[in-house]
Amino acid sequence: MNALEKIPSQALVILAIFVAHGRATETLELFQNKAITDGSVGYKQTVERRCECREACWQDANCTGVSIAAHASPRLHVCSFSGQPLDNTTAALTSNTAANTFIKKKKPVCPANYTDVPKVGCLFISTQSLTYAAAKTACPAGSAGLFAAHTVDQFSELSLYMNKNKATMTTDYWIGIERDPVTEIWRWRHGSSIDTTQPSYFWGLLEPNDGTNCARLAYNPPMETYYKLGDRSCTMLYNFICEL
Ligand SMILES: [Ca+2]
Repeated sequence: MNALEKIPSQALVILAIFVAHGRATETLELFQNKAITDGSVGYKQTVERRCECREACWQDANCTGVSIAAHASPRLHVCSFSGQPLDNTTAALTSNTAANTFIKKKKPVCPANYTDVPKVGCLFISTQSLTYAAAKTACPAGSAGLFAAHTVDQFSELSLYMNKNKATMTTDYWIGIERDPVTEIWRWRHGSSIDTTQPSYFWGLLEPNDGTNCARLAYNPPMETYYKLGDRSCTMLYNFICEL
């Protein structure tokens, strides 16, 4: 008996689905309250479980996207599959509060030395410690600069990724945020500001509390603080994170 024969068939199905969703080069992106326009729908199928729509599209190499909507009969759902290019989703999707759409997209391939951080993008995570000023100029050629969050979600996703990889990220990281020495407002590299009200999605407990103009993602096991912002002297030597 080989190893596979010992595994119940049900377990194999689950394993197969897991492997399929772990495909390295593609992903299904959700568009809530959107439907694929009628002209782009190839065929429809009625199913009992909504996940069957998504799974069928995932398994069919020709499927580019699927809308899922309620059927007139209770407990049934309608999958509307498309085989047309849906990259320009503004033209291919229409507002529909009764439907959700999944579009199959190629995952971005990150350049060498960059890490694909889910829902954040390609990031360069340094293994070298520098002052904040030096870190700002040390991002690889082609980088936009030190990582700057555009949303709370993006910041949280980076923090989550680092927490998952805590065993190999036992240090602090400069990112692209600094305090204006005159106004004392904290701004991301791209110009948006964040406040310092606690509790905060961005700042660690009691931070900022050093009165300095630089902040890093802090790795601080004694305080049980992992990868939230803490202000610190700009001359400290920390690793750093750059974005494309
Ligand atoms: Ca501090």
